[in-house]
Amino acid sequence: MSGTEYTASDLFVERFPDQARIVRIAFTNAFVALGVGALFGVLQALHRTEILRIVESPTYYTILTGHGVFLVISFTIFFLVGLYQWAVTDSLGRRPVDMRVTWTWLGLMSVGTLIAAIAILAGFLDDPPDVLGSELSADVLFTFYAPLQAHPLFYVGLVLFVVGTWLAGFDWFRSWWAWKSDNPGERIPLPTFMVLTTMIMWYISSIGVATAILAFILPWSLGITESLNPTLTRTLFWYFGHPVVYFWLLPAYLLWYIVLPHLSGGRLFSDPLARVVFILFILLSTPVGIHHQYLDPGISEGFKFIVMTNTMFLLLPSLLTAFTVVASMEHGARQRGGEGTFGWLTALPWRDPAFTGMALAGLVFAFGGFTGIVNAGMNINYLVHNALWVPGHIHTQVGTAVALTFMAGTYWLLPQLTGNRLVGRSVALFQVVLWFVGIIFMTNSMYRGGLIGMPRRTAEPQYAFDYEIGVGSVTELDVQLALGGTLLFISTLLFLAIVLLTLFNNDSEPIVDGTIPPALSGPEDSPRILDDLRVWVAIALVLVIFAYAFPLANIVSRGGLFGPDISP
Ligand code: HAS
Ligand code: CU
Repeated sequence: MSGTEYTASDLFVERFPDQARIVRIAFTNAFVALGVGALFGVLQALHRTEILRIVESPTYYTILTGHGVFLVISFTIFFLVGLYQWAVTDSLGRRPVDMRVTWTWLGLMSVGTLIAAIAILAGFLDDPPDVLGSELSADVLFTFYAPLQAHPLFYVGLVLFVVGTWLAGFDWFRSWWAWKSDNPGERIPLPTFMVLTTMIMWYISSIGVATAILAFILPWSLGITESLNPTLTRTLFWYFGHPVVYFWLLPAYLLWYIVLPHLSGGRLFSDPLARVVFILFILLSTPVGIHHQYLDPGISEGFKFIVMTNTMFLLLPSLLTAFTVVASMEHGARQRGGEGTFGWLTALPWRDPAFTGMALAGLVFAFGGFTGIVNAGMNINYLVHNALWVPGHIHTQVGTAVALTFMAGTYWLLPQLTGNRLVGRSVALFQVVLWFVGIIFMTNSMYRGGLIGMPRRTAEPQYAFDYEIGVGSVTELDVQLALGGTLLFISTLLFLAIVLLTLFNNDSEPIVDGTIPPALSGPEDSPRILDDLRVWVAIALVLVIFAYAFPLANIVSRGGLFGPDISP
C-alpha cells in the first residue's frame, strides 16, 4: 500500500466521534478569536483613516495588540491544531495513544489564551485593576519584545499556550510512532509527514521566544531583574518571528496539497515534491529571522547580508509549491474537460466556495510573495520597513493566503466534522469573493501608502500636504483602506454565520466528500531518506548555529546578557 492512500471514505465524525469533537473545539476557539480580531481590525481601519473614531487614540494600541494576538496567534494556531488533529487521525487511521494528553494540550492552549486575552482587554478599562502588584495591561503589539512591557500575566498566558502546542506535537509524534510499529517499512502518509515536519520546525524555532520570555522578559516584567538587553530579546524574538509565519502558512499548504487538487477534480501532481518542500521549511525557516532587523543597530551588516542570502533561498519551497499546486489544479481541470493553454482555467469548479476560496488565496499569496522578496532586499527594506507597506504584506500573507484558505478549508471540513450539510453554499461563495475584493482594496492602499512613506503602527498618520483629493491622494488611499477593511469585516461575519448555522443544521443529509485519491507520482518515486526526520533535524540545527552563533555572541559581548553594565 502506498503512503498516499489516506482515504477517508466514511464521514470523519462517524469514524472518530471524539476526535471530531476535539477538532470542533479547537476550531470554535479559532473562530471566536477571528470574530474579536476582525472587529478590532475594522475599528483600526476606520480610526486610522479618520472615518469613524469611537475610541481614544491610546486605546488604539490596545486594539492593535488584540488584533494581532487574537488573529495571528489564537486564530491561526487553534485552527492549525484542529486541522492537524484531523490530518493525523485521518491519515494514520487511528486515535491518539492517550486522550488525556490531547485534552491537556487543548486545555493549556485555551487557558493560556484566556489569560493573555484578559491582560490585553484590561487595557480598555479606565482604571485597570492591580494584579500581583502591577497594573493589568498589555499594549505591546503581537511582536511583544522589549522595550515595550506587558503585565507578567500576558507572558504567562503565552507560555502556557506555546507549551500546549509543544504537547500537541508530542501527541502527534506518539500517534506516528505507534502507527510505525504496526506498519514497519511503510512511508509516512503525506498529511502526517506535513504535520511532523511543521512541528519539528516549530520546536526548533519556538525555543527562541521561550528563552526570550522565560529568561529575560518575564523576570524583567515581574521586577526580578532590573534591565535586559533589548537587541538580544529582539533577536531571540525574530529567531522565532520568521518561522512562526510558516507555522501559520504550512497548514494552508497542507490544504493546498491535500485538498485543493482533489477539489479541482484531479490528483496531487507529486508527493515527493511536497515532501521536499516541507523539508526545506525545516532547514531554511529559522536561519533568516534577522531579515526583520535590517534596521536594527547592533547587528553587523555582514550578518545581515548572510541572512538576506538565506532568505532568497527560502523562496524555493514556495516557488516549488506554486508549481506543484498549479500543476495539480491544471491536471484536475483537464480531467474535467478543460483545454487550451489557459482555457483549462474555466473548467475549474468556480462555484465551489472551498475551491474558489483556496484558489483566490493562492493568487493573493503570489503577490504577497513578491512583496516579501522586496522586504528581504537589504537596501529596499530601508524604504518599506516602518511603513504601511509591511502591514500590506502581512494582510496578503497571513491575512489572506492563510486566513482565506482556512475559511475555504472549513467549508470542506465542516460537514465531515459535524455530519451536517453546509448552509448557504452560494453565500459562502459570495463570502470568499468578498474577502478577495476587500483585500485587494485594502492592500493596494497599504502598499501604495507605504511607498509614499505612510507609517505603520500608529493611530495618527495625518498629513498636512493632502491639498487635492484625487487619484494618488492620501484621501483616496484612506477611503480604499477603510472600504477594504469594512468588506473584510462583513465577509468575516458571513463566514461566522455560515459556520454557526451549519453547526445547528443537524437534520440534513451531509455531502460526503472525504475520499482523497493518491498522488500522480507517489512516495515510492522518492528516496526513503526523505522520511528520515532525524537527518533533517541535524542539518537544520547546524544551519541555525551557523546563522546565529556569531550574531548572538556579538550582541551579548557588547550589550551584556541583562543589558549594558552601567555601574560606575
Ligand atoms: Fe513576510 C515581514 C519576507 C512570507 C508574514 N512577514 C512580515 C511580517 C509578517 C509576515 C507578519 O525579508 C511583519 C512582522 C512585523 O510586524 O514586523 N515573507 C518574506 C519572504 C517570504 C515571506 C521572503 N511573510 C511570509 C508569509 C507570512 C509572512 C508566508 C505569513 C503567513 N516578511 C519578509 C521580510 C519581512 C517580512 C523581509 C520584514 C519586513 C520589515 O522590514 O519589517 C516568502 O516566504 C514568500 C515566498 C512566496 C512566494 C509566492 C509563491 C506563490 C505561490 C502561489 C501559488 C498559486 C496558487 C493559486 C496555489 C515566492 C505558492 C493559483 C490560482 C489559480 C487561479 C491558477
Ligand atoms: Cu520574516
